[in-house]
Parts: sequence; C-alpha cells; structure tokens
Amino acid sequence: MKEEYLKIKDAALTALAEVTDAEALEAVRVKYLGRKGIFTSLMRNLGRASKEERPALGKMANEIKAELDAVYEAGKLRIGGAGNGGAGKGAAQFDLTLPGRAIPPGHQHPVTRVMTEVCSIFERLGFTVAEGPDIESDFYNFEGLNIPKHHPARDMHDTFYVSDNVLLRTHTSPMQVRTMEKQSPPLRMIAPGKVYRCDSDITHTPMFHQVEGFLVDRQVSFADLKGILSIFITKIFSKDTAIRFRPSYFPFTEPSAEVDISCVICKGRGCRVCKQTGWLEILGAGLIDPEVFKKVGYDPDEYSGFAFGIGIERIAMLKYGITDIRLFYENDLRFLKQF
Ligand code: 2NM
Repeated sequence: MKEEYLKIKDAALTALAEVTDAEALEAVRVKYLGRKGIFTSLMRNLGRASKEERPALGKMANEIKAELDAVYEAGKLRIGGAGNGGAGKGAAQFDLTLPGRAIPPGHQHPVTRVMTEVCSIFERLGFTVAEGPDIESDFYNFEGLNIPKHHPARDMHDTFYVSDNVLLRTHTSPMQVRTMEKQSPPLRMIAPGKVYRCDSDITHTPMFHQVEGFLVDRQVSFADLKGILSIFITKIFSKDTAIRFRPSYFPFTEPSAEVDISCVICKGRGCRVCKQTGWLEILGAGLIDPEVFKKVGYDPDEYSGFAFGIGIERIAMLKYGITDIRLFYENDLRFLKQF
C-alpha cells in the first residue's frame, strides 16, 4: 500500500508541475484531490489495512495530502500571477506588471505643529513641560488660582461641570498650582494641553489648546516677562514683529496685561483682520498675584513670578491666515492637506 501511495503522490506532483492554465490545474485537482479523486479514495480504503500498519499509513496519507494541497495552492498563484489565462473560477489573479498603489504620506495637524513649535521655543529658554488631567477639581482650576466660588471672574470661563467640585479644566494653569504644591522655586515651566469652555462661534470652539507658562524665583520683574515674551513672539512669527502690552485684569495676576503684536497680515498698516487697528491681541500675562503664592504656601515677600497664557488655535489662525477656527475640527481633507 505504501508504494501505491508514493506512486500516486509522484504522479500528482508531476501533473501539478506540468499544468499551465487554470483549467488543467482544476482537472488535476479533481482527478487526485477531489471528492471522488484517486487519493481521496485511497484514504478511504485505509480501513482495509492491517491494524499494525494502519497508524503509519494514516500518518503518511495525511502528509501527502498536505503536500499536494500546498502544491495545488502554489499552482493557483503561479497560473494567476503569470497572467496567462487565470480565467478559471476562483483562481487568484495578479498582474505583476501593474505599478504599486502609492500610500500618501500623512502629516501633523496644524494645531499639533504650532503646539510643538511653541513648546520647543520655551524649552530652549529653559522651561520644563508638565502635562496633567483634563478633568480637574474646582480647587486646582479656580480656588488655587484666587478665583473663589461666586467670584465674578468665573463667568469669564463658561465652565463645563462634571459635578459640584469636578469640571473640565478651562485653562492649563491647574498644572502651575499642582507644580507649586510639589516643588519649590526657582521654577520655569509650561503646561500644554486641551482646555474646555462652553462657547462656539467662528473664533471659539468648546475644546481648544493652550500653553500656559510661569517662572517663579526671587526678584522676578515685569521686565523679565517682557523679555521672555518678546523672544517668543519674534521666534513664532518673525523678527520684525512689534509687541505692546495693554493693562488688563486676571484674578491670578497683578498687574495683568494683554499682549498685542503688529498685524501679521498688513504689518501694522491696518486691514480687515486687525480691524484697521494695526494690532492683534495674542496672549494674556502678568505677575503672579501674591494670593496665589499664599494658597500653595510660598512666601510672597520672598518670591515673585510671571505667568502667561497662549491660545494655540489663535496663533495657528494668524500664522496660516485661517479665518474660521472650526475648520481645525471638521477633518475636511481639502483643508488639512494644505499644511
Ligand atoms: C493667562 C494670563 C495671565 C496664568 C497664571 C498662572 C499661575 F498659575 F501661575 F498663576 N498660570 N497661568 C496666566 C496669567 C494665564 O492666560 C491668559
């Protein structure tokens, strides 16, 4: 019986090697491997072998069957791949002469790009980077920043509340509070990340990105703030960008300022983007309020510091001349592919 198996195996292999089209291949399959094929009926006759012979024969039959199946599958690929015929049903068809399908390379989202650029400017100035949770406690988002419950400044923030004392952070300054709690001055740190405010129009989305930074040490002055922000502005826009500080109010800084730059579109001559003023509001900043230091146990007579908050989408809109902030979040490839 063994010899018979081997003879059939050789015959089948030879037949498989010689086929050149799908039809012939199918014929060989039916003849040897089909339900009524030669090899199949041989296997069915295994029962007639003696008890001693049966296990070895069964094993051999299975191995031959596996080999013939594999050679048959390879034949299917060969015939399809050569492009000669391949018309048989179920035969795989490959045209090796076709050019490959190009996979278009992806790229970073414009918001990610600006975020990375802002962070690397401050990192080169010696600032470390700290990231923290988007879901914050009332303490880190408000109380620790000198914004007690019922303070009118809370209205500025359009907060999304999760519960009474849990909320989506409205700025990344909770990370400044968390850092001051754990570390002592001198500190130089920026906190990049997502922030949330219930607001939506062409310049506001309910989620946007901020980089807030601060520096705390002995004898830090407003001049240090101006120096750092001037460097930042000229690096992120251009060397010839002018900068001005306007008095403002934030509960966590005193004095506080809003920082304007000369319009990046008209270079200060006046246009639609700057509403004919020649200036664009770009960020908020100030000297950290002594009350904030007291909350984290720093002595305000020993230490002073500055802080600032930068809206990333705002910078990206000005850098790339985008007039509607919502374009960043619609995932329209016609928009995204421009960057
Ligand atoms: C701004 C404007 C002014 C700010 C203050 C602090 C902290 F925690 F150090 F007090 N972090 N960020 C700050 C100050 C943020 O955003 C417009």
